[in-house]
Amino acid sequence: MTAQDDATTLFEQLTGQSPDGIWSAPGRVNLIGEHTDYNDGFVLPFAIPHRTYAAVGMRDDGRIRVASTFADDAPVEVALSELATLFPTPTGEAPAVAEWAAYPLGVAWALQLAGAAGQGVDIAIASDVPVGAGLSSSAAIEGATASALNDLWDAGLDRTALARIGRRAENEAVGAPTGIMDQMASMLGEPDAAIFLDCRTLDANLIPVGIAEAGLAILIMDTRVQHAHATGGYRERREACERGAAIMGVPSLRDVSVDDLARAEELMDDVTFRRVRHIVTENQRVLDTVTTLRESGASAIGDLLVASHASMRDDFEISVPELDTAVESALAAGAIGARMTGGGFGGAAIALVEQGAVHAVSDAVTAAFAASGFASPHLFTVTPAAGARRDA
Ligand code: GAF
Repeated sequence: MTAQDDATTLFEQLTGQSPDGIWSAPGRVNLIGEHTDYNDGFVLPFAIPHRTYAAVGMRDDGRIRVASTFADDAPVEVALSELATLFPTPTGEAPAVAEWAAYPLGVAWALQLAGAAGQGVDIAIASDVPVGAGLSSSAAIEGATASALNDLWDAGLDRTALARIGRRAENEAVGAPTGIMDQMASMLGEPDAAIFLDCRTLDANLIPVGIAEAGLAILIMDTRVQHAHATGGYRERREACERGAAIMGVPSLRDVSVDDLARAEELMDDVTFRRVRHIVTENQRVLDTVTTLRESGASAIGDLLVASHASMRDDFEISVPELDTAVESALAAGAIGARMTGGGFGGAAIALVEQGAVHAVSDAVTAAFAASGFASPHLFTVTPAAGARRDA
């Protein structure tokens, strides 16, 4: 059974009827540009083939009910008019509903705030995006739900507006202070392309990555160390960046250049400076990666990926031993480049690998995890895939 079949079956069990439609949205992997999104900076993610499906049907009593195959809890049902009493979730508190349900209900609430309105709905969700792996399972739920309600409620919002709806749900309904990279990647993904996104203007350019043409593959190394963005470390990093920008007297770290770093070091404490240095150098690495992809192809970006990982490990301090082991063992086994991807504190790393070396690199990473006493990693390759869509 595919995740699409699972969503349909769940919908039928829930309602005794067939859904009016099925919508889906993908997870994403970020090639480079980490924690730069909420600093108005640059990112270069792509959508992956793993998707979340929402089977949705209208109901005529003004209520919204959500169910999912990945939560053991019962479906959650409220009146659409009650959503405004549940959200926003106060900073630092858990949502008033089960966390998984806060994503689709939060999307409905954010759409209401954007002026959208319509009939009640039943939503059954199933997904094959690994959860907690740093591959944006949450943005995939938001993208599938937002796409469905946009169509069924005739809201007419474009993909960027739907990405903003998803981020609002994540920030204000779930309480995770994330940027907009994941939602934009999930909405805008295209096969064979990465999305070069300016997070200040939300201008997005598709960059052909040519990974397969260069005889390469992207290997995902999911450490199975679960991470969460609603908790401590992510929020602390964001606060350090805001502190750094305030000390530099600029609206955001996007406005600090590599040439400004010497002055930054004089003005701030060591920890804040290192957080700032990561963001400033990472923005430059994204720009350099785009230039390198255009001029020399994917086989030339390995050093940028490695430098990005070092910066996250040493300056931003968001790596964990499992991520470092994945990166180091992949590189030692011949990967062209490797880095942790996503928010950090667990989740996945990526390696850029010659297609013929995928097995050898995978075996080496698995062996390194075993030697360190870590749980076995989940390893698989991905190619850039399509963004949110209606499937049926
Ligand atoms: C998570 C967040 F959701 C994104 O907005 C981004 O900040 C990322 O971590 C780090 O680059 O995926």
